[in-house]
Amino acid sequence: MSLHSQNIVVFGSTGSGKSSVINMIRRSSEAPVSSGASGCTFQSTAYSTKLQDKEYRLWDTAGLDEGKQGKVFDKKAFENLCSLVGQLSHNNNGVSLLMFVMRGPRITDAATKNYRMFYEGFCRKQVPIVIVVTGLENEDDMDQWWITNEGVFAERNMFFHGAACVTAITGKFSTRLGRGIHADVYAESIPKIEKLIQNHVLTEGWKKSPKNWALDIWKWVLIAFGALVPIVLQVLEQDAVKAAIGEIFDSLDIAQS
Ligand SMILES: Nc1nc2c(ncn2[C@@H]2O[C@H](COP(=O)(O)OP(=O)(O)OP(=O)(O)O)[C@@H](O)[C@H]2O)c(=O)[nH]1
Ligand SMILES: [Mg+2]
Repeated sequence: MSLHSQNIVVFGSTGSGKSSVINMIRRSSEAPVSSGASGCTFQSTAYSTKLQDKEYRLWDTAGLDEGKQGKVFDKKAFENLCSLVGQLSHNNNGVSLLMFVMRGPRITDAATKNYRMFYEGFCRKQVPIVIVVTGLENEDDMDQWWITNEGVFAERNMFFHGAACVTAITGKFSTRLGRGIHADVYAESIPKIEKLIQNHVLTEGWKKSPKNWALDIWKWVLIAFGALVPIVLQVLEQDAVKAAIGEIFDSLDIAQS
């Protein structure tokens, strides 16, 4: 993988279609796609791709949802994401684009929290952010979905530099058609996502710099996952968690900031 690749961080709630979108950009099935209710991607994994001679690394990340019990913030996934931003800032080209993947047609609270954590918390609005809405195979006109719904995102203070309305599955194979039932809208969707990347990616990636970045991030956990404040504060008081925060600092190599 080239050190000159631009880094695109693909994020969104569990099961929104992140790995499927990465596979469609790469015309591959390498990124594991989940079929059950539980999340499939936990560690951040890089997949390289080339668009018009430019090399990109697509980072498949874990969704920052509330835990399986519904109330426990997924600390491990959060730590992995902190490490990723640290790693991209110190040994890499920084972050060039945030790609937010959301499953249409309903906007969930988990989607809003993920947006807030990544765009405002991790990257301080310094990295362009685009949205890919999956699951629109039953719409008469996929692009109309964004025209109708952009305002609903704005009401939630969610703004994007660009949007693509897509179908990220080819669907059940039809013997009559000789292809998957959604293969046509799937094929239409690929260039929309490629265009989003080409139009919005930063040549010079953003790198985290403030010394207190990791501590600041905890503030964003509290803001984004506000309902969990008492639980998070209680957890923060525990010695084991203090030690874990120390580990995050170490893994981020704060001394170099
Ligand atoms: N109907 C429909 N299903 C989709 C679409 N995109 C993805 N899926 C399905 O949604 C499920 C989850 O897709 P993934 O690509 O694994 O989602 P993910 O965001 O990577 O999930 P995690 O890694 O578990 O967070 C799979 O069963 C996909 O086949 C879409 O556009 N339409
Ligand atoms: Mg995945």
